Amino acid sequence: MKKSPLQKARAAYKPKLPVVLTGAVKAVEGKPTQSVANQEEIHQLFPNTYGLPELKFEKNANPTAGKPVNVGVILSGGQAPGGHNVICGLFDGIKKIHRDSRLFGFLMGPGGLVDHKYIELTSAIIDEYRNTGGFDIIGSGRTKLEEKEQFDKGLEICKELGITALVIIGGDDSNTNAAVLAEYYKSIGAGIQVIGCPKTIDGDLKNECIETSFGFDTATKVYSEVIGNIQRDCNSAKKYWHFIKLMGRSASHIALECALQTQPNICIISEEVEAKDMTLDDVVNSIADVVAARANYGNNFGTVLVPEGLIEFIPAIKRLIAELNNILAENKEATAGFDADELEKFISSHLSEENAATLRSLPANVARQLMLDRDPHGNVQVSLIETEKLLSEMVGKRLQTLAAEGKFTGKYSALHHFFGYEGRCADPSNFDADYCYALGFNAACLINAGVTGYMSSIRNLVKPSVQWIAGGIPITMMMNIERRNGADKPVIQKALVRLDGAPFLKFAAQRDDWAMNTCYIYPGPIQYFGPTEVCDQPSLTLRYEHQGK
Ligand code: FBP
Repeated sequence: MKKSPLQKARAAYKPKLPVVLTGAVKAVEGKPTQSVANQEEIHQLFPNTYGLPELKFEKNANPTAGKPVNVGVILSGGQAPGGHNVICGLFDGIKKIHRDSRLFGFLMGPGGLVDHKYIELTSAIIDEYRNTGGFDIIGSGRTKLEEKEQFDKGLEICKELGITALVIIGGDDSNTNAAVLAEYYKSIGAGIQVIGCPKTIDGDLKNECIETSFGFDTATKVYSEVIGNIQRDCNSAKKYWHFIKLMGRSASHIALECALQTQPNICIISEEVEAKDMTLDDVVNSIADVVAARANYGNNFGTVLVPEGLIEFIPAIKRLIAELNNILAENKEATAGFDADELEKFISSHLSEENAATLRSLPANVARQLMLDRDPHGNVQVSLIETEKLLSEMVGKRLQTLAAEGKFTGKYSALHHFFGYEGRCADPSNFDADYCYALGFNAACLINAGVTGYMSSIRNLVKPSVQWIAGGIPITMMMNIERRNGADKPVIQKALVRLDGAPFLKFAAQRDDWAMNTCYIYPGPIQYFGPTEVCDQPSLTLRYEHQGK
């Protein structure tokens, strides 16, 4: 593979491990755990893996010699910077247990386990991918692992390859699957451990014990660089309003982090829209008011950050989507052979009056996407909905009304951007390179400790990486029951933006100033070599959340 000079220099980077993982470790048990909600139901569904204790690794003065272990690894869901380093850390970790240990990578996501598609990851392959972005080492996919037949097919290939542990690198849905798989394999005495690793640029897989998911740091730095560049262009020409949609299927963590880094004129936070019970018109009017107010000072330009998941958080649309999901789930067989038009007609005739009215109020293409497009987990594919265009068009119409009333005398010209895929495969920042390597290495330690149904946990992340704390968190601890695809399911609870949390409060305290005055910050590109304050700072979200702790 031909490499750029930066790639070559980056390949030589040695991720810093928490000091505790640099020697032999022992797992120290904490207190037994409980799920975050629905304790009885979750306990019943996971009788073998519920209530396990948290684990923390400490130095082991009397280590015993390890045995070779064969491990399978799966990358699941959307790409996130640092995935390759998780695999590299895992590889180095199992080789440290015993040099004859072997790592098998299942291809193109969980489907590779079921379909027996894999490669052995040798040191020659691993060395090609150290500190690189992307998931191309083995590919990723969104196949949902939930059927007993899939688990049994997976078991077949594990037996064939002598695999006794699987590491699933994924977001909330994929780690939910990891918990279900761990429970099943334990219940039948399959002798296969399952360990999860917290991945997603969306930043919504986090809690007291998992401080952040990997990839969020790098992706938000990439988006912030480009938003900063746009803001400088915007402030130079002073003639466009830029509507910038940012990925993050559900929570607005990415938009909030980018706002903190770049200080745009407007940033919508979906969780606030929901809490204030705002309608789409309310959101539009709030943007139009800022456009009009800035125009009064001759500033016919600005930036608006729009979180990808906004549409699902507008209460009326949320109710509509919930009913659509139920109709689709309850009529799966009846609608199996339908084409898009037939399905649309069927759905419309089954909707309640209130939700049908909401559907009619939306532009036809958005309505169609809400009705028809679902990913394998039943999620609306919000990244396909052009919310940034929808909002800017509606703002334009609102400004015409304001102009007719003599309340807007400026000019309005809008441009649109969507940043998501641009950041998901960037070379990991030093933070993500270190964090991911540690997560993978730590997963090997959890395997060596003989546990299953745990997520690899690295904490104390605002401190230098050598001081990070390593351990494992039972996945069932993060679960609750939610309605998915028309049925109640045990799932990992998504972490949404907390309106009483430090990152949002910092933003809310400054946004009026940012709206009227032009306070743009231009963060510039990620730096890998140089002073620590330039190269090694974690996200502002993480820093604010842990300030004073
Ligand atoms: P994960 O939750 O699997 O990490 O994926 C997150 C994400 O990047 C979202 O931000 C986005 O909505 C979605 O993936 C896009 O999915 P796809 O890659 O299938 O287009």
